[in-house]
Amino acid sequence: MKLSLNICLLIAGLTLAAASNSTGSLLLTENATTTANNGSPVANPSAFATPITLDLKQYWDLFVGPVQTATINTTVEATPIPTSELVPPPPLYYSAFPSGYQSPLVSMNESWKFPSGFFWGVSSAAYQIEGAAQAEGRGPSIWDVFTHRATYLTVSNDTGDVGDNQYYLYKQDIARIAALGVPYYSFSISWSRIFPFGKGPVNELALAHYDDVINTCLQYGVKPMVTLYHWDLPLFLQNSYGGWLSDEIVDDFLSYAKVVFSRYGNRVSHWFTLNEPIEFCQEYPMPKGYFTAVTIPPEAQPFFCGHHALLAHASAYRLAKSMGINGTISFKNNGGYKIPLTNSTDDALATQRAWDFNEGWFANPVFVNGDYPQSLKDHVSTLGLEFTNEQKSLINGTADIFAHDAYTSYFYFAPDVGVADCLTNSSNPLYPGCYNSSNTGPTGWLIGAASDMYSPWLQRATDWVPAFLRYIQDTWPSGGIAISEFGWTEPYEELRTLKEDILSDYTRSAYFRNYLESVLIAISEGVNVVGCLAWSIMDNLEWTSGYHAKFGMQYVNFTTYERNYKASFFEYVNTFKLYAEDPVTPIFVE
Ligand code: GBH
Repeated sequence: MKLSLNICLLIAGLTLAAASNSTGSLLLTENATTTANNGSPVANPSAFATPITLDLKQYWDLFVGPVQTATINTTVEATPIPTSELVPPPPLYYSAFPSGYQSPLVSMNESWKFPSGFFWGVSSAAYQIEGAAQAEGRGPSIWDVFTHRATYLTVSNDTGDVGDNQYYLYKQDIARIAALGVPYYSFSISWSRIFPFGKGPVNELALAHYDDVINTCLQYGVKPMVTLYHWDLPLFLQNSYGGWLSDEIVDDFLSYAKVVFSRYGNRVSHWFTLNEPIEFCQEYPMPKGYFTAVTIPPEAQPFFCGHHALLAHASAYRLAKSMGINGTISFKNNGGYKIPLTNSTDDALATQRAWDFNEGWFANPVFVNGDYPQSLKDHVSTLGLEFTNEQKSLINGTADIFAHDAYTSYFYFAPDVGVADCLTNSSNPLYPGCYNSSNTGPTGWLIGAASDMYSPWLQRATDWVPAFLRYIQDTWPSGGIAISEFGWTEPYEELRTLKEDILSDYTRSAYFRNYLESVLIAISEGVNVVGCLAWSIMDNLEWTSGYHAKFGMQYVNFTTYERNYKASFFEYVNTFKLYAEDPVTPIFVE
């Protein structure tokens, strides 16, 4: 493989090692082809290269640098949750028409229900929550590089080095959700723990770790749901061939999936292959231009990434089925309802293009016909990205449910010059989508209440949820729709200093309450919604917003690592006590 000159020079400063360690050694570069023979001078200095072998620690040191460690660095046993922590916030006033189990402010609507079998729970992702960055043979991922080296990206240089330290505290974390009666926990596996270099030798310590996470869930009556890829690409795969930009990723993802499926098999009720390919492809590589080892122009990169993501997902789905895995398998799409800003034809056209270039990009191939929506197809075919008939049948039908991360909604409208003009001008900043969006409606009002300043993209637009769910059902027929993430940042939460203030997150409670009522309305109107997962089990690393944007239903004290339930967690659970046909069963282990 070829490496850029920069990297060769960097390596030259290192002590060379005859590395041979438990996770295997890697040949980082090969002799470049030189233009000279017979010992005559080489015309191109960048052709000089050194074959070099780096062990895992050296690889970390070269690309990431020093990594922080936590004071707690062995697995902690769970202790029973004191009943004093399980006292929900009192009603703010007593309803005049009490009926059934009462939650603050609202009486029960007897005609709504979450049908038996409806799954609900809380979610997280490995890099955002685990910490223990170098523990037990974990290899670096692209996110370790971003947070350590591209620090202009992240607020206050926050990293996932220690995070919530869930790598060691998972037993208590699972006990805490079980104590409230939460029946499902959705987390992701870190690919670079299982394969420190993304491929090659497998790290048994990591496999044993997730074994115990899964078994601990089951021991507490919590069903584990696993995402294989939540953005933390093993760095080596990025460095070797550009990660998702190369079709080499498909086989490497498949080998990783195979190890995970064989190891955890039917202990996992739901599998998600990829989290939000729209995000990790659209912003790809993030930060733009950081990884330069690829020659694909930046504006084309999202579509190469998406192409390979679809093939990787579909292959993993087929593999799981061939292995007899009986859990539900899907990928997590993401987005929100798209409302045309005006009733003009051009805004309608722009809105349709927005569906096509977002949800439809991945949903059409998987749920409709194995291929891109026509407007997107017109564009990607100019990049040489076309699925063969064989690939179309590989992709078509590879999700058991439609899993959607749906936080908010926006208005959509045509570019100033109109859709048609934009499409003929590739230097229009909105090209090739040629649609525009806003969280401000036609009368100048925001679509819903604002969340925290660290998530300006998020408003409480829950009234649009029933229409959105109906649209998904009608457009992309599936075995049912799951809201695989939804959640809220409480305004100014990070400025609060009193724990009581932090825990009294009533606008998050309102978000969950309103959202779930909208889901109940959709269900009562015949939309097949099969489950939902709140983001997030606790405050965590919100990517480039660091620890400032807080999505947790539990507060985390980042000095003591203590967790506390916020009011919204009780509200979330209450809604299922009120409306779920299946009982909510808190598990105490005293
Ligand atoms: C989810 O994405 C992620 O899966 C999860 O990891 C994350 O913690 C959670 O959302 C909360 O954000 O800053 O204006 O450029 C949800 C979709 C896509 C929403 C990127 C925020 C950034 C908008 N996200 N988007 S902006």
